[in-house]
Amino acid sequence: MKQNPYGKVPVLVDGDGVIYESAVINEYLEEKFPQVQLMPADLLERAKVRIWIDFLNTRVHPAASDIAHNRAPEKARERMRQHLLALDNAMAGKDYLVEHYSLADITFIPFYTRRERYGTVIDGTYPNLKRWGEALSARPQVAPTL
Ligand SMILES: N[C@@H](CCC(=O)N[C@@H](CS)C(=O)NCC(=O)O)C(=O)O
Repeated sequence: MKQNPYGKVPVLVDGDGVIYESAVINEYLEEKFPQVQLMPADLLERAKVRIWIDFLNTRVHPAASDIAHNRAPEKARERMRQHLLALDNAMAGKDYLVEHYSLADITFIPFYTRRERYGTVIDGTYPNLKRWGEALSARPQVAPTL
């Protein structure tokens, strides 16, 4: 993607603006369209959403990329296992990562829907991730995109 100095997708072009990094794009859209609330109002809850977005983008997605590109795959699979156990633990007894449906849940969707490409099986080992991923995939705004 030549508009992105990092040479990666996604990139959002909005008028004269070029926005990259998926977390920044998502927050930009959240702020541009406030009628759809995907961030909590409370400051601490907002921080929790950002912490989980960072967890997904700096831990789960890089491990997935290493597995997909065969870069030290055994170590990457072990990192992935640890991250998914932590995430599964965080999702115990909950429908959403933080309070209500938010950008944190949305950040999990691309990983969940491409999990086979990342050699990752989400089954009874991660019961909460299975339940959460299935519910997110069935959302009316998500299902038609799969
Ligand atoms: N931190 C970036 C990661 C973007 C990223 O790694 N994109 C991959 C596709 S999922 C890509 O464009 N890879 C092509 C490349 O690295 O040349 C984000 O969240 O936007």
